[in-house]
Amino acid sequence: MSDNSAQTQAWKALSGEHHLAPFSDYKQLKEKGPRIITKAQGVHLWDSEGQQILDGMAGLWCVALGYGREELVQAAAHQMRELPYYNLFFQTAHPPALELAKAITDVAPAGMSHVFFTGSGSEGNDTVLRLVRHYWALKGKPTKKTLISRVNGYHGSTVAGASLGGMTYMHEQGDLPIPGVVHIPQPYWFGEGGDMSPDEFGVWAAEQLEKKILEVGEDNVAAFIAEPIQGAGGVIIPPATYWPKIKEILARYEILFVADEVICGFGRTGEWFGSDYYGLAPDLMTIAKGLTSGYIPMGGVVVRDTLVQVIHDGGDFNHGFTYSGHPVAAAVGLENLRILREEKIIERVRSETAPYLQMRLRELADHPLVGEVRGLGMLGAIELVKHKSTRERYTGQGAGMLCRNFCFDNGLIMRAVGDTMIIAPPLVITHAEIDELVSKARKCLDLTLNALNG
Ligand code: PXG
Repeated sequence: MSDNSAQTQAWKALSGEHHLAPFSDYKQLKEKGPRIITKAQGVHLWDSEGQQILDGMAGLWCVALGYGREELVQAAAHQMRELPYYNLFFQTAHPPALELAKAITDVAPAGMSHVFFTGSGSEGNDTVLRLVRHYWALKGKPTKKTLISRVNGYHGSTVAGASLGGMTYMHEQGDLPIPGVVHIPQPYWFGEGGDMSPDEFGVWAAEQLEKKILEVGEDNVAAFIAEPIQGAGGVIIPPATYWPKIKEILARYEILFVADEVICGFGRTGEWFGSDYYGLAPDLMTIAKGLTSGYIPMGGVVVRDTLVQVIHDGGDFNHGFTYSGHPVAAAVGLENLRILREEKIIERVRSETAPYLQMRLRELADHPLVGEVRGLGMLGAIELVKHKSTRERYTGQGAGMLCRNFCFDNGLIMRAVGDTMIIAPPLVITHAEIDELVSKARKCLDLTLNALNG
């Protein structure tokens, strides 16, 4: 056995003996052990056996600038020497958090000039839940407590995050959702549109919001929360009619709109925020991931000025985390935003690389296993089906998981959500790397089809 293999086996053993992994099938993990990722550069990862892998998921949707950006390392090192930790509680603050709050609001939609920092997207959505209920209480409307969210939306893994999310397999563990969170259907035409056209289905799905507001009672509804494009749910891009209809409904009722921008934020759609892409005017935005390119954990909530006025007058807000606005994370966030701006990375996504990625991805639509290819910006989804015309799936064979495993073995990370293959590469991916991604994806679709039919 080579040194590499011996070391890999030792790490795999540590996994079984000492580590409880997030979102993993423990039985399977114990049998096979995890793939050990040891280093990364640009859009590529290397595992402990020396295999080079194109990271089509930017980590978990977060490594916007790609791996190995020395400026982010330097920003962290400098801040660690200067002030490695202090908090923002009890009338103190520090420069990186204050400057980052300003830098975020400089690129946020108009009229949103304040940020509450958290350590993650989940903590961001816990903050949202408490903030919107606090807001309505201050406005003299304490009954407005219910949050409306969507089936198969993803809003994190804390108690509030998982409750707001619409993942039933998460709700089943831990008696969720908590009271005061209700769900409406998602705008997933390919999976659930039936005989409706995408446009008809988009209107229908949006109308479910109004139906739910009337059912719960406007006086009891605090907010509607949604991802502009559902990420973890399977890169679900709503039909063109969906957001306009939702906006129409929101305008009729006195409820807040929360855009969960944890995935869409900081350039993934080719705009700063998914809300910019769809012309949404959210009252609150949850942010994380791309804020620091994932180099260090950080999240937050950007809040509309009209809400801030009420909250400012309301005295104490009894909420916060030890690591809210952590100075090292904030310094990395500032440097990350500087690079996104100065290198015009989002402009390049919009005008060059996203159109190229989308064009190349759609070439896969001719593959016999592919029922639909959709995408927007640096997001893509490939639906695996048995019959193209009827959108019928393979049953029982785990086509998505098969394909995902072929990808891994052939040097590509492409995630499977059921039988939907998804990608979200780093925003800095080049044309040549997009070619590599698409040709590896095609090869793995071939391998999957052979395995399914063989
Ligand atoms: N909102 C959205 C829209 C997210 O995608 C969160 C909130 C929670 O963020 P934190 O930082 O608490 O994880 C997320 C996170 C997946 C996957 O399998 C997606 C996420 C996290 C882990 C796995 O696609 N998204």
